[in-house]
Amino acid sequence: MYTQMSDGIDGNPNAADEREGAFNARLDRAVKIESPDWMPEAYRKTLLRQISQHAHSEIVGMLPEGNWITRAPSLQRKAILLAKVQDEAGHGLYLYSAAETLGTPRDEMVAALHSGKAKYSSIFNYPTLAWADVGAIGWLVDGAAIINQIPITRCSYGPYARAMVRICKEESFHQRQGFDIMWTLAHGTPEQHAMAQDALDRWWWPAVMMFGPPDSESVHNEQSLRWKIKLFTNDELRQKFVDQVVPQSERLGLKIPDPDLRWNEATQHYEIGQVDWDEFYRVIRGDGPCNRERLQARIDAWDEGTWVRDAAAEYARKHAARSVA
Ligand code: BYC
Repeated sequence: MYTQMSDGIDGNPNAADEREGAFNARLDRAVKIESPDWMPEAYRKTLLRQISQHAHSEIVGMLPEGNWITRAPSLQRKAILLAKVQDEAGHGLYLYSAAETLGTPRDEMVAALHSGKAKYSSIFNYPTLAWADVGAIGWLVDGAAIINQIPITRCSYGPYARAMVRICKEESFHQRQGFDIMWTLAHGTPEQHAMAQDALDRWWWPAVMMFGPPDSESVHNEQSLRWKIKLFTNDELRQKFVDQVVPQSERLGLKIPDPDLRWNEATQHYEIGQVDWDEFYRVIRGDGPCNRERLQARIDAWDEGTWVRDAAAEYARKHAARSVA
């Protein structure tokens, strides 16, 4: 409807202001912006950056856990892990589709990932050294993802918000399966308990960093909040995560690896110690423990899949030609 309105004001010297005003009024009324609607170019670019990075994270995120599919400790654990990793592939596909509605083809987004221009979540540049890491990822990483992503179901861009609804439901299953693995190990033999604690020790700080830099250093917080692409700041979401996970770790009988962690009675929140932000920036600049390995795995998968894409395109071409005939 708004597209028609903007068409009707062509030639009006105030058209740009009117379009911007109408766009902002829609945001204020919480009316979703859809792909044919007029939007500021910077809004489109910010969305494309965030959604494509989110899609890349889902796809790269299959690698650390995929590493354990052949070594899961039982048939049931293997079936659950397979389903979870396949869900992540699905999330990537919904998100690439949502990003494509902004006018950029998927191939371009993938090329940006492979060239190192586009980012993906820092968390997936850490190795999965033991089976307990699969539990820690589900519990902490999917747990963090839910906290970050539930607000996105209410973001201003319709295709992104809708994609996120199903993703959040699936993430909730992922989080529960991770917690279940941690619960089993934490209540198992002393060796299993130690394995769960070791996984928590290694994944805790990277999970805390997943929410992005502190608000004081966030480049996009302010504008993305104004555009309702983000509904909470990085630090607000990080705080929700800490408040949720600390009591869960107590239930598991595991210790958060932070000597400065404390409950603040006045604020009714947990306070954490100093985050190593140098490590975070090193990882997002490409110098984490597994950055090169992860990117190479994606490039190899893309190259090895060329024949599948060619075959699918050829089938589509033949099918279309037959339909026309
Ligand atoms: N990792 O201004 P800021 C999953 C970058 S997958 C890497 O605060 P923004 C799962 C940021 O891009 C879930 N880079 O940025 C899958 C920016 O750099 P550029 C992934 C990060 O965008 C498989 C710069 O730092 N979730 O759950 O306003 C298995 C300044 O930051 C990170 C999403 O993608 C990071 N952690 O806020 C299991 C959620 N943090 O782009 C699980 C959607 C920041 O200017 N994304 N940077 O070069 C978001 O909510 C936001 O993009 C962020 C960052 C909160 C992550």
